[in-house]
Amino acid sequence: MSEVYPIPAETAKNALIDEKTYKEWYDRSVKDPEGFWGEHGKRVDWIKPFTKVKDVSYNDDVHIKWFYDGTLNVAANCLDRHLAKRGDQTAIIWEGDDPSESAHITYRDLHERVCRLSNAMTEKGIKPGDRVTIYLPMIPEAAVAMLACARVGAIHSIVFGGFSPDALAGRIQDCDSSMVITADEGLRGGRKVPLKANVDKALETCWSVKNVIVVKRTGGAIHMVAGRDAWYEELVAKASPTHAPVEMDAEAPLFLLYTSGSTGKPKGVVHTTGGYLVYASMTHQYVFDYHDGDIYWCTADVGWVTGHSYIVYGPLANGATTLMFEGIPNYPTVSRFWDVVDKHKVNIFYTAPTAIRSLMREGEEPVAKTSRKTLRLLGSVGEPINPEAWNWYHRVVGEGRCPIVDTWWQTETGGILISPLPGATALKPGSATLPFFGVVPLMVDAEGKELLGATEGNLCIADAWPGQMRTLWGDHERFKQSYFTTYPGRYFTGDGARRDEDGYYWITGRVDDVINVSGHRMGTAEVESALVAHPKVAEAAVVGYPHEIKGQGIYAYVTLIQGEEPSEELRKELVNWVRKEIGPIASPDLIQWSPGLPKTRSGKIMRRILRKIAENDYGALGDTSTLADPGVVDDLVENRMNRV
Ligand code: 6R9
Repeated sequence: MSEVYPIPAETAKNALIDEKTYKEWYDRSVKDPEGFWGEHGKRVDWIKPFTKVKDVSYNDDVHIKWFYDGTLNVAANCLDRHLAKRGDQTAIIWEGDDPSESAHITYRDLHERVCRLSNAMTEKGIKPGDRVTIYLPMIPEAAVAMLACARVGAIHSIVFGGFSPDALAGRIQDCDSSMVITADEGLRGGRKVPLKANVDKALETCWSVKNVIVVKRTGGAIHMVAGRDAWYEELVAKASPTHAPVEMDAEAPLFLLYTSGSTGKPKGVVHTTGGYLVYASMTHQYVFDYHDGDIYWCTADVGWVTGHSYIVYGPLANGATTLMFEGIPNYPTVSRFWDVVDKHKVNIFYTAPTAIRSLMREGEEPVAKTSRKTLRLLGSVGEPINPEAWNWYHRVVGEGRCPIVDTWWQTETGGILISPLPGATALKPGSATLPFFGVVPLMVDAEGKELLGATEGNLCIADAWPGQMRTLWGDHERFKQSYFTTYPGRYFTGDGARRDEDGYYWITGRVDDVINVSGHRMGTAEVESALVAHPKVAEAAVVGYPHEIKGQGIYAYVTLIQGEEPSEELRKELVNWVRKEIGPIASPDLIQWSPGLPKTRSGKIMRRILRKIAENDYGALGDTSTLADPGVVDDLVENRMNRV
């Protein structure tokens, strides 16, 4: 039996949703989804109100539409509609990498900045439906750029600033972006990131890009290409401060976000306008129990889906004050998070388990010396949170007073699917607990047979919810293959889970070839193809292994081409090679030189065996009799790299 933390009386008293309401709403949401969402769909402002709520099929062609005869504009929902009541309220608190730098941006100011950039983009020829790639650090201009795209009806594709020029180029080419918005340099932990130089490199192979807009962040020396590159500051200074938002169909794409799958290139997940905004804003309000006036901080980067839904769209649609942080948790000191909480009087704090685990290692003193008295609620996202980290977060950071919402969701889901609601759900450390309204989780075995009651299996979702992805950019076939064919008629999440006797869900991690490194999704296939692109590598196989801080580390088995000798130098060279090909987040933690890889007679690599060896669990390799050459396994075990 695991520990149970009841709902604190203080939380229950003020919460938007109590236990009884959760049960009533949830019941209705699954029995009468049309009625339920028809009502909650009205939480956003429609230009033309919808009369049709839902048209979904998970079979044959697979199509997903919500509120589909309505029209709206997302930027108008995040800005214009708040002006009368909250024009002077802070929309974004920006905290710079350097603790001496911060800013408050009101809704009125943000609205004006977005209007100016919208006009400047239109001037540069951007039209509804065009793709715009955003490659920016965590500065307010990132939110301005997203909202300006939404305002003019362009589809943004944000690429995380830690990705390499190659990775950026691939993401630009896949969707034929005609514009890139970037900065001269980024600043993280006192170190500069050469964003514009990376863009220049990427654009050597991208012919679709006509314009590059460059925000001046550090003032570092960069090269501007005449006729293609323009300074952001100059464009917005001469642009008009008013702009009429473009009326968009509910199902018009709002953004693309590339994420890793189990095979091949990253997938361009497509989210649309109406359903996404309804779902992002509703989950933000109820999961974080957001009350007017609360200061809310999500530490994610806008390069990930968490930054899209829970730094920008959800909070701003709700008229919230959202904090945007440029830096990292341990700069200039390991108290930084808590110093920022005190400086800006943060009430709601949302971060990833990997950050908690790395701060936990530094002991309690750096936390204890800060006040944190404004904190009321804590959140976790990105990977399973181990009970030890959960307890530390709860006891040390929240002083036992703040509930933790462990929110399970994915790039594909657009918003949170399984999570406690602070006033409605008793907590169990390590469990994401219960489904949000309208979400019907379903557990299946390997054959797709539904498992009932307390059980363990593969996690599917039975029906649609408004925030769900609609397709993969340019590849609807892959969309169907990836999510709807393993278990026909169901959305397959790629995650394994356990459901306990109280119906609580415990996510156990990916069951496919996706690994989760510090909360970042990586396809093992992507790292493998980067490795084999090196001239000295003949073959590579990559698996995840348990890592104390990162959750999972990257373990690569590498076979060199005939005549090449393993060396420490080559190991370093390969690590740097992968950093250059994909980005630092994909650096292998361990590389094992492997004279051969365990393969079946048909040539398929037996990853199950490689995973076991990487986990240092080589006593239980299971049946190896189908291997072409069982001898290779002995060598791999003998020279294994992880001996903890
Ligand atoms: C939002 C986000 C999705 C994958 C997902 C799962 C893991 C996310 C989790 C969690 C356990 C949680 N994951 N939240 N696992 N508990 N609270 O992270 O999206 O980058 O697409 O990753 O992350 O494995 O399938 P994304």
